[in-house]
Amino acid sequence: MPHKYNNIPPGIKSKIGRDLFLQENNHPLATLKRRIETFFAQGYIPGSTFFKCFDRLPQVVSVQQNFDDLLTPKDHPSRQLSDTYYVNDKMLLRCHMTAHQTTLLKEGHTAFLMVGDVYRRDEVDATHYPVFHQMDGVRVWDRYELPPTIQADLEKGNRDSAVVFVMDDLKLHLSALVKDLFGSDIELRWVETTFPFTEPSLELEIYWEGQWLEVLGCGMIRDEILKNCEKSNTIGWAFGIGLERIAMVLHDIPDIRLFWTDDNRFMKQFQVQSDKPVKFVPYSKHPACYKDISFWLPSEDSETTNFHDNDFFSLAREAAGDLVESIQLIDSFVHPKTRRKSVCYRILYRSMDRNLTNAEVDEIQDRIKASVVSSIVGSELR
Ligand code: FA5
Ligand code: MG
Repeated sequence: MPHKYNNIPPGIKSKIGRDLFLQENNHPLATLKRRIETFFAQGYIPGSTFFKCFDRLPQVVSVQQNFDDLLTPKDHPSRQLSDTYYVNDKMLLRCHMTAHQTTLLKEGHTAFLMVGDVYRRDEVDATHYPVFHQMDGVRVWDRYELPPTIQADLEKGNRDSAVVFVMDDLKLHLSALVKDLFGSDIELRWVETTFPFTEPSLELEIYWEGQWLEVLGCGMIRDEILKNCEKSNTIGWAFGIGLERIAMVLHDIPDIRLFWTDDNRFMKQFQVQSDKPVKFVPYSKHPACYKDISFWLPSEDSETTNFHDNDFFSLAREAAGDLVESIQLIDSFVHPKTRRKSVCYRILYRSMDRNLTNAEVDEIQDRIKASVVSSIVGSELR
């Protein structure tokens, strides 16, 4: 019997262990992982330390590791079943690589990278996929390793100079990394943001083809986290980079599904040796076709009213696999008399590799309809 918290469908389970980032066939995610690892291993920053890379950490972690240890508030939306894949009420598929941070800090590591696949229930479009990859990094210092003036300030209870020291070191590493990846001409900017686990927190954006694109989040690790790891005398930084986002920009990869394709016309383009990143040339774009589906949600007083768009996205992905390119909510309204809500989604179908026949798409659409009826208890097709 599946646990009532278990919301991991077979299509997601089947991605565990694919390890795209560990492939030895020049997969762009594996190449990018290696480049970042090399950057942090070779001391590109004068005087910088060696970062140990962890790339075989288990995908299933505890709620404690993924959220509680990182001070994520109990009512944070990312904790909900609509956003995260749960194994049961205590274990889940990590939704970020930061989930391993406190475990590795407790083991005594002081400079390390963590890379792997992360899982999120999310939108369906060319830049979102329920499985993607992140590289996190952490650097901490014992107080006695810091310059004497900063040690003295900390003695006096003044953290300001320590914050400047940590944030400068963080920005130095990350801007050098981004320049190493994209070339020294790349324009970048720092944007203030918030994360539960860092303070201050920043996002790094790069200017790419006319717009600012967020590539990573980072900040100074909150004292409380370090204290809980028995490291009260320690300060440090952490960051998390989305690998797909960077690889798509570096190689002009137009759709995130391509990272998962078996079509050799994708992989063979990455087999050349070159100093510059390969520019992917899309093999003919196959025609798209869209179909709408609308249904009534369960009535207000039923148990399953807390329906979330992600519930539909997830079941459509399961039924259609990678043949669905994007899904949009195009209409929703509440019936004035019955107070029941109706939703209409537009599903765009397109294969990365071939033409789809109308009959094939109709069959998938029927499967999605059947899945709505069977899994959203109390719903009704219109
Ligand atoms: C995090 O996941 C934080 N754990 C990052 C972090 C680590 C902050 C340590 C501070 C300290 P966020 O959800 O913004 O943050 O994701 C980080 C990066 O992953 C983003 O900048 C983006 O590059 C990438 N990313 C996020 N969501 C997606 C998605 N759905 N598809 C592809 N890439 C994504
Ligand atoms: Mg973000």
